[in-house]
Parts: sequence; structure tokens; C-alpha cells
Amino acid sequence: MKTKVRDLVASILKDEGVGHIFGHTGDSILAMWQSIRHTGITPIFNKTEFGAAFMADGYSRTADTMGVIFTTGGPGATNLATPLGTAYLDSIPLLAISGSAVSSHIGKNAFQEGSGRGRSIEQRLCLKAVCKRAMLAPSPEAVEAMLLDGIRAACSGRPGPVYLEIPSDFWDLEVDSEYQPNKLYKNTTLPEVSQKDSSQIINQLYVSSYPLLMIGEGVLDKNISNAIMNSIDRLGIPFCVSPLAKNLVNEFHDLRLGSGYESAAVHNYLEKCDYVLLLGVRLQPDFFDNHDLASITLAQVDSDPFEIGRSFPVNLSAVGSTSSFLRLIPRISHKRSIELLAYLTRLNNSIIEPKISDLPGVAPLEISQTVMELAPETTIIVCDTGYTKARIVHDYKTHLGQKILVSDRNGCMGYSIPAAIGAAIASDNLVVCFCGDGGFQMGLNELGVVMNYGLKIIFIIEDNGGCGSISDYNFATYDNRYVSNFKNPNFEMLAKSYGFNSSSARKVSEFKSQFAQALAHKGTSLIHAHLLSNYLK
Ligand SMILES: Cc1ncc(C[n+]2csc(CCOP(=O)(O)OP(=O)(O)O)c2C)c(N)n1
Ligand SMILES: [Mg+2]
Repeated sequence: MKTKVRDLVASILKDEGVGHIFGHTGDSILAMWQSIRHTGITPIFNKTEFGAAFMADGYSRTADTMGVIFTTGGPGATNLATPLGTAYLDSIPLLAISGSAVSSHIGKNAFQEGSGRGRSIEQRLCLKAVCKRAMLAPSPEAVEAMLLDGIRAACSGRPGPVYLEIPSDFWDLEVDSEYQPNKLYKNTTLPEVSQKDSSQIINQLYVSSYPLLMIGEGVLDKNISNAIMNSIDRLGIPFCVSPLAKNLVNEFHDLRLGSGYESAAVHNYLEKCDYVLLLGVRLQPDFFDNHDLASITLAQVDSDPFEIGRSFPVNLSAVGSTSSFLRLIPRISHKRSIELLAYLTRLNNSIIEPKISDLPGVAPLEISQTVMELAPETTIIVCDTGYTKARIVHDYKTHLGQKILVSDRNGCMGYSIPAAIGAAIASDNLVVCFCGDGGFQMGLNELGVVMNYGLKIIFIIEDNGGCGSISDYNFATYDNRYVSNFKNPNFEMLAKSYGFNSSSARKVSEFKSQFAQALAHKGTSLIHAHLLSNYLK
């Protein structure tokens, strides 16, 4: 059947179940936006391409589906580099489609040419470094296969972003296509672990006295939370999680140790620990620096064989999905010693609880604790980087099924606002977005999208008068803060200009009542929290 390239692309995306497409406009992508008009896919028009891609990322993490972005070539395409890199590091499936100069102009100094010939930027190469695949369609006939291959690459195995560039004269050309929807071409089945390797890991676990289960972002299995929690119960094993794996567990469980990999409780436990089981874990290379690895048996299960033993030599390993491994754990409950449970409780209780104060200024912990207390259990938490991220990944406990969205491996400022908007588009659950005053100003371009699409989000700005985390480091290292502190705009007025409710809190009591009001308000709210003065050193 003869069909225009752009209509073929639109119908493939529709058949893939794409519900929303994020992006910006421009000459070379305009045709594509026209073709999705009658497909039922909702276009989301962003303020920047990097906002669009972060938004698609937040959408993908929330809906557990591929996020799609359309951009024009030239600056539209190169603006994708940071968010696609962020998605690459956190294994988020995204598909970015960009137009480019017409094919007959390529190599002849065309405006926004993306070929790399002459003095032009090779867009595909620029994005190749941050994607699983980056492709340039050489002919209209090649588009169908490249698109299907791109979707396959984005969603299969360890997911990630894919970039496809199409010269803009191809859009309206007709090609012969026998395309039929075929969901089978994507391989989302993860490999199974071997029974022999797994039995060794499980047997060793049974004979250990102080075992620890560490769960990381390399656990790629869908709907695995219940199986993980059941296994924890059966094994009676203390567990801790990486920031991204917070989405997989119930952190209110009494076998939860500390508040994430890096917490003091975990490192204290490692003093006695004789066995660590790593499930999909990507540890920092210095993680065991202060521990005696000779006295710990390290066992690793990962569906990616290249991750086995990457950061540390391991004693036991199994390659395959977490689900296939958990299925091999015997159904009988394994009683843990009273000493182990008592030790765990002691370590967890030694975590200092925040003092709820009524001094001028709000303590950051008071903010997250108030949200934990008042927000529904299904609330999607999105956070930016800096102190805010460090605190949320440690101190915000997730309920089973609750989502926390964070740029983990790239630690990217400016992520949270667009990602929160993507989450609000993907889900009916409440979205609460925590930002530092620096991170907020890196992402605020996209606030117009909240207004344009009538969304409800609660934004919380934690104002410490600058890039606090870097400022403290700056001070400790060079005895000054001159590149890290700044004056802030009137955030309340800014929020009002977008039609949001806005307020400013200088005490925890004020923050509490403002957050309650924000929960009750139908639209978006922004709370500008002034942090305690000792955070403003
Ligand atoms: C895009 C980007 N640029 C710079 C950095 C380096 N960086 C990490 S945290 C931070 C400061 C963040 O300031 P703010 O959002 O106010 O949070 P705070 O540290 O004050 O809590 C900076 C500059 C980064 N992570 N990402
Ligand atoms: Mg700050």
C-alpha cells in the first residue's frame, strides 16, 4: 500500500499505544505534528526541547511506557542531549524523532544541516553518545524499518533512549509499505537465571548470620514489587535500596535497613555483615572502601552479564531476571535469629529524628515529613538534585507501588519540573515536586505547560539562597561562596502569573497549613519554603 512517510510513522506510533507526544515545533518537524492530528495521540507542546524530553522521561517512568519526543533539527535536536543522557543513565525508554535539512541540500551548507559535512553539526553523532541507538534515515523507504528497530532498541533488554533523524523532504514522499502491527518484534522477556547458580546463592544465604539484600535499578522486571516483598518476608533478610529501586519496595517494612545504600545504618551493618546479595545493583566504586571485603560473601544477580563483577569481584553470581531468581527461593519461611532483628532495630533507631522546630525558617526534614504525613500514599514524588535529592532519597519512605522520580545517575538540575509535568499527564495521582531554588530556576521554562493543560501539581521550592550543596563544598574547599549564592526572584508572583495558588512559609506550622490548602486546591500550587537560617551559611 502506498502511504506518506509521515502518516506511516504516525500509524506505527499509534499502534505502539503511544498516548502523548512531547516536543517543540520548527520547519523540519511540522509535517509530523500534522500527521498525528487524527490519530488520537495527544500532542504536548513544550517550551523547550530539553523540557520536552525530561517530560517524556517523567511520563515514561510513571506510565511504564515509552516516551516519545518530536523536535526540529539543528538546535532542536542538540537540545536533547542532556535529557537523553539522563534517560540513558537511568535506563528509561524514549524515542526522539527529529527532522533535518532536505536531503538534496545535505553537504551544501544548508541552514541547520545536521550531517557533519562542511561546517555543520553532526546531530546523530552528538546524540549517539547519549542514546542506545542514533540513526539517520538514508531514504524514505528506510524509515519504517529504522523506526521499528528504534522502538525495539528503546524497549528491549535494558531500556534507553533512541534517536531517529529524518530529512524533511521525506515526510511527504510516498512509500510502499506492507506494515502490519506486530507486538512480537520487541523482546521484553528477560533471560532466566540458571538453577545451579541460584541454588548456590540461596544456600550460602541460609548459612549466613548477618545477611543483607541490596536492591538496585538494574531490576528490570515489570510488576515485581510483590514478589520482592514476599521473598524478603520468607528469607527474613534486612534490605536496602538504591534511589531508583525505592519504586520497588515497601519502605515501611520492619526489615528495611537505614535509608538507602549510602546511609550510616547500612555502613554500620556492614561491620558485622557476612553476606551481601546484590540484585540489579550498580554500586559506586568506593562503596566498600571502609569495609573488609574478605569477611563478606558477595553474591550478584543481574540480567545484564556485563554488570557481574563490574565494580567489585563477586564470589557467587547468576545472570538472569530477578523474577526468575526469586521463583527459586524455597516457599518455606526462614527464621532469622533474635540477635539479628535486635541489631537491625538498634541501627535503625540510631537514625536521628528531626527536631520539629518553630524557629523562623523551615528545616528541610520538616518539609518532607509533612508531605509524608499529609499526602496520599499514591502520591508521585518528583525531586530535583542538590540537598533536596539527597534528603528525599534517604528520608522519604515509599509505600508499595508509590513512585519517586529522580535523575539518579546523571543528577541533573532542572529535571524535576518537566518530569513532574510528565507524571501529571501520565497519571491521575497527585504529583508533588520538590526543588531547590537553583533547580527550580533551571526547569521553570515548562511551567507554561502546567497552565496550558490545566494540570494539578504541588511545587515546593526549598530556598536556601543559592546552590547550597555546591556552596557548602565551595566554602569547605576554597573558603568562599562567590559562584554559588544568589538572590532569588519573587517566586510567589511568578507562580501567580501562571495562575497558580502560591504562598510562602517561614515556619513549619505555616508550611503545614499551606500544604493542606494545596492538597484541597483543584489546581496547581507553589509553596516557597524559606529554609532555616543555618542552611543559609
Ligand atoms: C545541569 C546541572 N548543572 C550543574 C550541576 C551541579 N550541581 C549539583 S547540585 C547543584 C546546586 C543545586 O542548587 P539547588 O537546586 O538550589 O539545591 P541545593 O543544593 O541548594 O539544595 C549544582 C549546581 C548539576 N548537577 N546539574
Ligand atoms: Mg538552593
